[in-house]
Amino acid sequence: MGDMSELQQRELGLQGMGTSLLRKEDARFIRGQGSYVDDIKLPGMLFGAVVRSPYAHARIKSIDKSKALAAPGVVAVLTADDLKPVNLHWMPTLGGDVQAVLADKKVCFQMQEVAMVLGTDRYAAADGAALVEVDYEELPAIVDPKKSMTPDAVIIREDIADKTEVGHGPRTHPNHIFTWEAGDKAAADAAFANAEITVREEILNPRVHPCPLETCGCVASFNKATGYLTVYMTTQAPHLVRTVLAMLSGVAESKIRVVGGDIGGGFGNKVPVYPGYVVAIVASIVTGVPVKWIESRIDNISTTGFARDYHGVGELAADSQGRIKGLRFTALADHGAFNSHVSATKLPAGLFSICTGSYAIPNAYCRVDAVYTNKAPGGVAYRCSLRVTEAVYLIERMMDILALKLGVDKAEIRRRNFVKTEQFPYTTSLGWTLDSGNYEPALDKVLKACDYEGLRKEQAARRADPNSETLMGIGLATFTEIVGAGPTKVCDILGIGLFDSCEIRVHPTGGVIARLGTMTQGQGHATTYAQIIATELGLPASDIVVEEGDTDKAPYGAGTWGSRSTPVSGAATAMAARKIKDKAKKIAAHLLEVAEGDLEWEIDRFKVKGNPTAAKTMKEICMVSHTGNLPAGMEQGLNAVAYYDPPNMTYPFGTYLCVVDVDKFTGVVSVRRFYALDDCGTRINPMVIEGQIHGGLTEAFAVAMGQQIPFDENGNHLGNSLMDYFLPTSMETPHWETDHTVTPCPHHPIGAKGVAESPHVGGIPCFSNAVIDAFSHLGVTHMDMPHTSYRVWKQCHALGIDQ
Ligand code: MCN
Ligand code: CUM
Repeated sequence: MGDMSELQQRELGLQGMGTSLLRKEDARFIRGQGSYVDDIKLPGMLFGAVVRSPYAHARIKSIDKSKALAAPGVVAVLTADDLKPVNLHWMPTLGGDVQAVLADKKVCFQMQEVAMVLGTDRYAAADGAALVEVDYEELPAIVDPKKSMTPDAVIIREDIADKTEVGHGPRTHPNHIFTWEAGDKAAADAAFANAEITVREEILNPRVHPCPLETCGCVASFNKATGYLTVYMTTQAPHLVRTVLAMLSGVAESKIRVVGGDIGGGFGNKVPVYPGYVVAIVASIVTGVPVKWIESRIDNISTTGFARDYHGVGELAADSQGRIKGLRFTALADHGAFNSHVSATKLPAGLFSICTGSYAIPNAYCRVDAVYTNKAPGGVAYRCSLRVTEAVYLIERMMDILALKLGVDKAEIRRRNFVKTEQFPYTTSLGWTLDSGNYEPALDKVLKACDYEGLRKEQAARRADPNSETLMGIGLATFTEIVGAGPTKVCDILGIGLFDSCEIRVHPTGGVIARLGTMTQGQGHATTYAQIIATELGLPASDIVVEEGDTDKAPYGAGTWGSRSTPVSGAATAMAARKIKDKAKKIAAHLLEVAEGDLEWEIDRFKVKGNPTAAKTMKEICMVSHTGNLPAGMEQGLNAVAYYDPPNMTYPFGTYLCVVDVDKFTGVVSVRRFYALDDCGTRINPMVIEGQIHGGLTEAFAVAMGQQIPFDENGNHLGNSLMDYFLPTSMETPHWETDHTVTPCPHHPIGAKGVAESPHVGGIPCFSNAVIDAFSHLGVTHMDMPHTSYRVWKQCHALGIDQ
């Protein structure tokens, strides 16, 4: 026993994987000592203020800078004409399109960047921006994507009007971007033709915005003497941005340094390269002094990185027992005026083809048609895993609709169609190989924990009670995620494969520094990567420093988005640590004068098998590795770099259950219970996971219950400030109950899958399913999000139950 506790103590002392180690970064954050981009103040720095278009679609007839230039503190005014000599008035997007850096002859969305005024302080710049006079000739705007490709539709992108493709295959209309499909259409059609039952529903994922607390911004600093460009910026992908900047500016990539610093939330909003960054960089190159650009809240919600705007049609074909035989999902994707949504080159609709969900569906076909409209560009952001939210929303809504039509319970219909545990690895009819899963036990655990039977009985009683003032709804989602982009054979951006990397240096006394190509925005990477290394190397997490986001320091990586840090960089971290451990083992064998095969690893040391006293701790080996007492020919040091190209994505899954009560008279929806069971394989830090689930569920609640960016028919924003846009506070946010199962990822070095986006992806359909379930006995099959009180009341009113 004494021995056991000694081992346990050593293990606990490491605070490695599986421990709820408090976040190392919080000591700084809770003291207000974070360093965000707006905290950076460089000598002589100028401030950029952007002049934005009041119109959604208009020609620019002229721009008069004279009044602005005469204003106190204004140093310069840049327009597209000023960027032309350096050929930077247009830039390539991560979606294969080009985007105007500053509007060139016309504007294509409201709040588009038209000019940047440089001032000696922020006020001077803003006052100057108000004095720039732009003469516009308004054009008709297209706001509804369904009207985008009509024969008489006005052409939005005249710059590419005669291009037959923009990155992703043939175009059929000047406002068409691409059509992308997956699966076997003929087989799916045949399944529908022969089906005993079919269901169809139009399902919208409205335009929303991730709205991180910190808006986007940068400080660009070009040193004319050395030719070095340093950009401090809000980015989730520093290395990719560095490559884009090199391609754009002609500055050698070795002379560009991108620094992420602390990031106040990203949620996908900080992946793309925005015009504001580029103009600030050009301005610094031209003036030779640092230039800062920081978005206002309204700028952020109106112009950078919105999400979704997927107008879906879901169809399922099944037999009379509810076994699904066919799936056809299509979506009309509104990408706004420029296709700047982030996607892998071969996957313009992201990972939408995960839409078969957790179910074994023999025949499936999906298609996405993307079009231009006069709205801000972007389209893939917001805790989404790249269109997985849209896919999962469709399939989880359609499962409910099918259950309703057949009169089969919604839990039962899911169970009947699950990919069975023994079927993994399972290749779906849309081509993904789900590496592992264990769906039924997860469902059972949740149904039991929430007393599903009891809830159903209570609901039946409520429905039978003519005096009940409330409706009761039960939502379920049994989702499968796909995260970890990704295998370089499937995924690249601008030709760069989506591998990731980690460099580890071990110091003589056992301290460690690890550098990665990912970029934390609040996910706790400084803590969790340290825990992986602690377990792998037997050195305490407290002495392991993790550094991200500085391209001069970290090896190349594709950044943090699509919950890829754990699946890709977490694996690179383990692999780099294992290279070090392999070398340490050789040193241990040399010191103990035994063969490597005679050694075994125990928590923090190599022991000689069968001789309990002969051992070398990792700490001892760290010191020795810096001496001359090494095996013949071995170099000093314990350093390693690993580049990791995952063999497959990872497929976390979960079962969520939500209970709501709907007030028939006011439409107010109260969330009585939300129970979330997640399976992300091996759990590195249970507390961090819990935090991620809470955050993702809160954002799911926001999207399902209140968020939307509406426009009028002229393309005017109708809600781009926090007065209108719903950002739930602790007052509105429901109480979350969490649970888990563990199904390790078979191809990941530590068995971990990503988790950060699961609660968002699974949470949104669960909320919708609960709200709509409250009305299901009244013949309602679907209601579009967001389920605001007014919209829910309108449904009650239409049914005449609000009296
Ligand atoms: N983790 C773990 N065990 C696992 C899986 C994950 O302990 N099996 C931990 C990781 O070590 C990491 C965290 O959970 O500390 C999230 O890991 P992962 O799922 O790999 O996701 P990423 O780190 O790649 O984060 C990206 C993801 C995305 S794409 C969005 S959007 C989002 C999200 O993270 N944005 C966030 N969560 C966010 N959380 C905060 N606070 N701020 C954001 O901007
Ligand atoms: Cu899709 S939002 Mo996250 O992948 O940065």
